[in-house]
Amino acid sequence: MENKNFFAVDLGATSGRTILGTVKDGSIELRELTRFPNNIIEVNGHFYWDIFALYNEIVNGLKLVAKEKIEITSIGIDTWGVDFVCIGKDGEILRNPYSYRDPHTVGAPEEFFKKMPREKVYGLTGIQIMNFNTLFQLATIQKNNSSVLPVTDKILFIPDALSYMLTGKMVTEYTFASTAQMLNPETKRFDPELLEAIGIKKEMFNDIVYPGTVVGSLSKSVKEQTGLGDIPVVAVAGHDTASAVAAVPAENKNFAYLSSGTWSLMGIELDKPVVTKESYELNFTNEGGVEGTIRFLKNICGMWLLERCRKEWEKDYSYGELIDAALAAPAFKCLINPDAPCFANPVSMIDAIKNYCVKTNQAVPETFGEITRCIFESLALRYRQVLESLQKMSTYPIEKLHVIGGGSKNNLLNSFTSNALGIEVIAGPSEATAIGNIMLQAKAAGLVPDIQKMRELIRSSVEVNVFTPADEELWSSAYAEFLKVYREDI
Ligand code: LFR
Repeated sequence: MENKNFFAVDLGATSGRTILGTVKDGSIELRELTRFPNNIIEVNGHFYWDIFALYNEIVNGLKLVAKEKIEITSIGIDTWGVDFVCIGKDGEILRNPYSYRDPHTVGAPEEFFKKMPREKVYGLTGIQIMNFNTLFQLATIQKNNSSVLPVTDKILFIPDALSYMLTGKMVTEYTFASTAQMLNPETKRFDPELLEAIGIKKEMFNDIVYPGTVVGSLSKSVKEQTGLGDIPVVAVAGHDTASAVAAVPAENKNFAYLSSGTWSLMGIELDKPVVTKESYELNFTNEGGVEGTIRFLKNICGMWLLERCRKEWEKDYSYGELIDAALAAPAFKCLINPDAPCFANPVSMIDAIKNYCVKTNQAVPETFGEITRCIFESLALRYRQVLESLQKMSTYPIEKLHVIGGGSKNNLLNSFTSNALGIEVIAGPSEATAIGNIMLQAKAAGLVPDIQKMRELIRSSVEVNVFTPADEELWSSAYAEFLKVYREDI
């Protein structure tokens, strides 16, 4: 196999990175080139991303590559889901995009269901109802008489917008588009009835392309800024979770995955969408994966809870310090439903957690160790609840859980998860998203033929940690407690 370098851009909701991936001798090596914060900027009650700053960070990463005279084969971008940029007739970016954490869509689904029933929206898309889905964002800005929409010529999802800023070429990448709640999961096309219901013309989106498609080459401007030549930008699995799932180092299909970062995405990989009464009632999603796979999963609020607390604590505790303090704190002092709406974007996460405990008549966590333990234990128990639903709907036995992404480095949470679930947890790679991004570029460059071979190559390149369940009775009684205090309305 030839040796090739690939440049991956991986943007999460709190930070972003540019990474150099080298595929050589049947294995993959990564090197982080740059890391930068991705801040949500609040202006007059709206929450925005700074798309120009993100673009600039990509350019900075590319400048480093040029400075070090590294030859890269291509560039691929993946980001968090659902958000988008509006482009005017002249190709201008019309304003910085709203963040999915903007509260303007609170209550938006219910408003939309007056036009089209909830069951129908789910039936048409197979996507879990979440107020921030692109469908509801567009419905909301339309209802609020946005000054931007009437002059919008094209809508570009975040990775597509960044590819456009680098190349001047526009596409709509499939895995990301599937998170919008606007695609039919069978035909993989925008649903005309939904588009009509929100007053959006289908021409506002570009033709759907699948991961591995070349978007275009670096523009003259980017070439001048960086000193690089005609490097192609490849549409990878633009949705970060799709890239991560592509990199699960699984040997066979009897597994569930948990992509653990700001969000915890727990699910299984299927060949066909499952859109049933049960999946509707349990609000599971059918997002598009690579090579025609379906990511049948559920969003669980993940490290967001802890990340937000960390910003409030007087000291910037490291993960090591947090884990040690959690271990020293009493077990099962109090439990929360991580997905309760009060945790979506509170002014203070610490107060939100304490209030949840007050409202559910539990002891209130006081120290940072107690709060951290409460978050980890509650997440593990929520994972059990979601896994039970998956087990009911899965067409195959789920024998193990692959935890991937940054959160897979948290050994305390991994062992809690294995204990709560009663199955083996295989943790790693923590860099799954970047690896998935790079492997899709490697596939486009002809280095690997398909997802099986990709996963084989990943398995032989990364170290994983295995956790086996213990204290099962203790965790079962904690689960019974969790179900008692579990509330969806706080
Ligand atoms: C994870 C993720 C989830 C998506 C959420 C919001 O980073 O992409 O898959 O539901 O962010 O976009």
